[in-house]
Amino acid sequence: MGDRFVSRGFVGRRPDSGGDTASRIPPGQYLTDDFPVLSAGPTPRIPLDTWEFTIDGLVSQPVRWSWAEFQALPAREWTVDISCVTKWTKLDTRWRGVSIDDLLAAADLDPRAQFLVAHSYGGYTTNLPLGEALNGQAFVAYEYGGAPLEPAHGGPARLVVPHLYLWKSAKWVRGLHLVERDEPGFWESLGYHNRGDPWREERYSGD
Ligand SMILES: Nc1nc2c(c(=O)[nH]1)N[C@H]1C(S)=C(S)[C@@H](COP(=O)(O)O)O[C@H]1N2
Ligand SMILES: [Mo]
Repeated sequence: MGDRFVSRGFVGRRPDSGGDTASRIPPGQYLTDDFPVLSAGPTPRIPLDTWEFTIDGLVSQPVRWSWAEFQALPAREWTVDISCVTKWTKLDTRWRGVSIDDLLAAADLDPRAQFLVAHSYGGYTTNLPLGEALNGQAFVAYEYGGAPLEPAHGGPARLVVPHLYLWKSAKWVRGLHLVERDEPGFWESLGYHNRGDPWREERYSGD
């Protein structure tokens, strides 16, 4: 059943992509062209003149950027596939933003720092080992599809961690807190998997 859905989506909707579309869809997921909105609470509205992004915790000095300063950081584009634990996968999403590597390079990290907790306007949190966030694997995006990121999808800026289920991609992100020991974030402490690799179907704790 799942395979037929995938083939139909591939043949019907993505005639220009290569023959490998089905192989890009993690197990248990279906392909969608929509971009559903999933938020645990209301969408916070953050005026750009008060927006800020901070790196704190195990750093010698906290680093803080205003919106204008953040826009001046080295930016690049990513075209990535994203998967939500509610089972949709969207291919070739295009984002612009700053890599976590470039953000952390601005901070003097304590060598004990091993994990980060991303925290958001509105209170959402999610955790990642540094090893899952570096080498271009994760970024803070402020454009989606060539336009400013919409508030519903996390604008002004959101974390994007495309290789993990989308709950790791904190919307309205306002900073990264560096820690020595892993700390579960919002969904991780409510029973979602601590890591969340879609290719291993790490959906819920115990998977
Ligand atoms: N701040 C914040 N970030 C969040 C969430 C949230 O509720 N609040 N939901 C997460 C979950 S569970 C998912 S699936 C994705 C959904 O992103 P989207 O609404 O852009 O599709 O955002 C993630 N980031
Ligand atoms: Mo989700």
